[in-house]
Amino acid sequence: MTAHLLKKGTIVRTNPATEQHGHSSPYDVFAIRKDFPILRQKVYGKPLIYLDNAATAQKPQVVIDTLRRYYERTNSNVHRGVHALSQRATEEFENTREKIRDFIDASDTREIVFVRGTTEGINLIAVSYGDSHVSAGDEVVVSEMEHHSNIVPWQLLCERKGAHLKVIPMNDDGELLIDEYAKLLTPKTKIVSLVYVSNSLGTINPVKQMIEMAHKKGICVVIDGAQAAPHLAVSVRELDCDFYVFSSHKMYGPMGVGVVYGKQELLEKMPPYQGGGDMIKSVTFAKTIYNTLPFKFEAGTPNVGDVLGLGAVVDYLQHIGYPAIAEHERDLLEYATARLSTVDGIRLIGTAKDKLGVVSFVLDGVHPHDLGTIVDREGIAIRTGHHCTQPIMQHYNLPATSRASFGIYNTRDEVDALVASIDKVKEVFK
Ligand code: 7TS
Repeated sequence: MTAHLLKKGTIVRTNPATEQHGHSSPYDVFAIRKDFPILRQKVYGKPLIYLDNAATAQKPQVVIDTLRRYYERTNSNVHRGVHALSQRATEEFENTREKIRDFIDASDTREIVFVRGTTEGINLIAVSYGDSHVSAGDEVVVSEMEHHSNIVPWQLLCERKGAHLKVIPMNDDGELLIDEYAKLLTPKTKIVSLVYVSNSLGTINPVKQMIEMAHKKGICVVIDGAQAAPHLAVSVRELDCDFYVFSSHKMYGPMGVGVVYGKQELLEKMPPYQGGGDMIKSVTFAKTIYNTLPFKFEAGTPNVGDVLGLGAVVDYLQHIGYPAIAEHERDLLEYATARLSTVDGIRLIGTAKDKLGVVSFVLDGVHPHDLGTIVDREGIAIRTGHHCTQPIMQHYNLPATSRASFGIYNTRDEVDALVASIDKVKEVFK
């Protein structure tokens, strides 16, 4: 285990640069950076500055080691072998399910379904729950700031069923209009599906309140937690959402694995999403009996190694502590917002009161792709484009934005480097 993890709970300030900025994070960001081998490299001869964490976050050594150890020592299929490796793989896989249950504070491991990621998770819910609960003329509610993953599966459902998709509007700061939301909740509404934290705007939506409002009318609520998982400790029991979905790769875990949480009483009644091995108790040509939860929703060989990698990163993040992470990232967001606001010609997109981790912006007279390309030459990775949220771009009448998104290893110095590189962009386009 790495040095800073052994120093859990202690305040470590070792870097003069952070002292200089008066940064008072209760953890040592420079020790954390050492856990991420990828950050040691140079890009175009400059130290890599990775500010594209909302797209995918980098992986700490402990995740890489877990994957290597799994494939060197344990690799085997789960739930089916009597041999030692299969039993070990099964035990580690199921122990990780318990770890995830604890991580999101679900009441039972039967409520934790492993999938490929948020996108597959939302599709699972839209098909399995949606097809059995939505009929012609019904309505499904999403918001204007959803990722395409939380729009298209519901559009497909509405097309299949002759139902209608309704959209909660937002204001120009990127905050949902709660009064308008209230009006959309009618006897026709069967599902509300909401993003917790917007990947393009950084807005943290008041999902607890919005879940309560829907539940008062007996409406099921799905929460897209893809951008919340790396930044916020979540209790699904406290939120009382019916479904919660997130991806491992955005929270410093491996790609190709994610989680669907669903309330047991709902999952019990839902039909399987996919058919195949592992999701059955018995098969005859006359009748197939499905497996119990959560296996009913896990057809085929699961992604065992990456699930174990996700378990390792949950330990890692919990060791650092979500409160410390939140404080560090809040400081970065405030610093970046203040610095970018002073740059002539920059307009910030997404200025909600309750925000985290993301600064989207446009620069007068420069297309975001040009900006991104020049910034990249300085070794700085940001994302430019519509961020799979075209309706947000339509709201602001923009083709694209530039987006810097922060993680546990980013520093104020990196924000300074971004601002300096934008000055270079302005020089080029003068
Ligand atoms: N929901 C939100 C809020 C997201 O930000 C993303 C991915 C997804 C769903 C889909 O997650 P996946 O793991 O299934 O792909 N967001 C981004 C992004 O902002 N840039 O690249 C992917």
